[in-house]
Amino acid sequence: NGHHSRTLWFTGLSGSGKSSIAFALEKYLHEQGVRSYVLDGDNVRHGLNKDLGFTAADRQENLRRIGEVCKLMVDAGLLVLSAFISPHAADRRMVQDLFEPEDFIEIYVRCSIEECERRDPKGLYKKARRGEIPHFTGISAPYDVPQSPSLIVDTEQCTIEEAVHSIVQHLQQIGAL
Ligand code: GGZ
Repeated sequence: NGHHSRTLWFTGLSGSGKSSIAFALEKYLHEQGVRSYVLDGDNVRHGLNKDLGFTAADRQENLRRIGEVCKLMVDAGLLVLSAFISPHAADRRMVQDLFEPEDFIEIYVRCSIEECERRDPKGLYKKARRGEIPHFTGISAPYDVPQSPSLIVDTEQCTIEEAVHSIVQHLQQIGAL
């Protein structure tokens, strides 16, 4: 399975569905015998990057370290599923530049801010609206919409399962699966 190793980079707003899609895809890949691993805020921001917050500089450093970890995991032969907001186009480019072109696949998990705010699974948008969370992406901090992602999955139009299916199809089309 060594030839499966690359990074799938999910970007999108908080609540857009990045982690849900990444974990559902990991489950599918596991069933297919493809070794993958999900990196997201829950396993990176509480450990490796617990010294970092959400200023533009801290997000850049967060994503720089994550990019380096992705690279190590790809070198180790894994298909890495990386799910971070990664709101700044320049930071996504910085990570992309660590990889050979074919080893980095950007997936834009599209969902409107209105729908993310309706979902608000952790109550963070509500807090951000009350001014309790500074630099909250989509409310008081920017999100640069990806201009040329490898793939767009729209979670207002499709279910998690459908998103996984379209990613699998895309990976098959480009010979990555
Ligand atoms: C955005 C924040 C913030 C602020 C805490 N802005 O939906 P979640 O809760 O579980 O995932 C979000 C996570 C974002 O961390 P990332 O490492 O993905 O961000 S970045 O790529 O920009 O570095 C959210 C929570 O942390 N969270 N404060 N101010 N999201």
